[in-house]
Amino acid sequence: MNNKNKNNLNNKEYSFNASRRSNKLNQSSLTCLSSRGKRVIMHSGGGGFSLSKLTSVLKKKTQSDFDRVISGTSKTREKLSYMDEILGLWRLEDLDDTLDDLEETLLSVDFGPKTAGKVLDTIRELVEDGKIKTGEDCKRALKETIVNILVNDGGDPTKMNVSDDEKIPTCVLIIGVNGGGKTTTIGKLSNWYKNAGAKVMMVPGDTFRAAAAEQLQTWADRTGAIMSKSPPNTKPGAVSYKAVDEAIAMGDIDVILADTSGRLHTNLDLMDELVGVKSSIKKREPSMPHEVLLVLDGTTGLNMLNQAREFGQQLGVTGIILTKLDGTARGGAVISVVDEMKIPVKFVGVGETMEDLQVFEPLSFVDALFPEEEAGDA
Ligand SMILES: Nc1nc2c(ncn2[C@@H]2O[C@H](COP(=O)(O)OP(=O)(O)OP(=O)(O)O)[C@@H](O)[C@H]2O)c(=O)[nH]1
Ligand SMILES: [Mg+2]
Repeated sequence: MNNKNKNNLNNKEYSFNASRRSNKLNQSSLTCLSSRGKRVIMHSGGGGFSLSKLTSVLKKKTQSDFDRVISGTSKTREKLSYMDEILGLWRLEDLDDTLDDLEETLLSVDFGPKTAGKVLDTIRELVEDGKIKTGEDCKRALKETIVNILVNDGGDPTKMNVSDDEKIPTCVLIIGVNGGGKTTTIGKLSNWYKNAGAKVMMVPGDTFRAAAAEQLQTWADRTGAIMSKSPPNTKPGAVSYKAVDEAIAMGDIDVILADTSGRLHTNLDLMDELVGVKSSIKKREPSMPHEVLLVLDGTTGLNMLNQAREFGQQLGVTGIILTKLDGTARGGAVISVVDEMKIPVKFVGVGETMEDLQVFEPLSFVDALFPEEEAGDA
């Protein structure tokens, strides 16, 4: 992390991809001032993993935020609690069997085979180096290894890209399969950007579903965003092009949130159409989109890896939003997505209201999966 961009605020670490903007911290929230005098968004958390940091971050997390991730991940945690039994019987002589059992447990909570293998290889090395001597050591190392994947392999999960040019709004394109939570997430993001002082325009780029524009309009009304004007029967690429044109012409729009219709990652025509939407945005303003955020439904398990591969390869995804973590989430799969795709998780969705969006915190997420208190029982 660049020291220049490191700021200590309320004892918490904040980082921001300052690029060419001059930034000034706003003391009360995760924002900073851009050269336009508008506050723009930054993220909290990140940095290397240590248990002391984990403890301090968790203390600061509000209990209700954490409770929702806790309840949503209960199924995964239940399965992972089997690890405590395995580790409770820790004997160096049984290392191979123990590692096999641990690997199976990771696979049962939707880790992909590659990532599960990689995690266990790290554990074996640590045992061989004498750094793991007990079951408790092993659990701690497992958590550290997984957090390191989320923090390091995902690049910096702690920042949102913004436009470098004060005349050009930041454009965020939201993509994903049907029903994953794209439109709802746009509502939540709109609220999040608004709370940071930004003026938001939404783009009704889902021209497929009849009620899509009305659904987006409801979110715009709730969050004080404006909708771009789009003539009826316009194709999604043209809707997006016109919206960018409109936003730039208005001169006071800070953030454009572009909705798209849901599509299966296996539908080549629809994936082509989405590539076309991105190209149309780029055609109007080459620096856009600044973020291409893939919405992954936290209840879908390992299938999200296939989705991330296809959307990632074709669209150049810059971040993941993991939704429905309050449901019966199978969020373990996202660790494999980050491991393989090297894309950071930026937010998690924990409900259906505009406040139910949290900046992703790898430490809290992993701790929700492997509760700390059980380490002592291991
Ligand atoms: N529990 C919960 N429900 C969510 C969350 N995010 C979205 N939903 C719900 O998931 C359903 C689908 O959400 P949408 O936002 O319409 O999903 P979409 O991806 O835009 O759907 P399409 O446009 O049809 O592809 C709605 O009922 C949302 O309320 C979340 O974080 N938690
Ligand atoms: Mg939608």
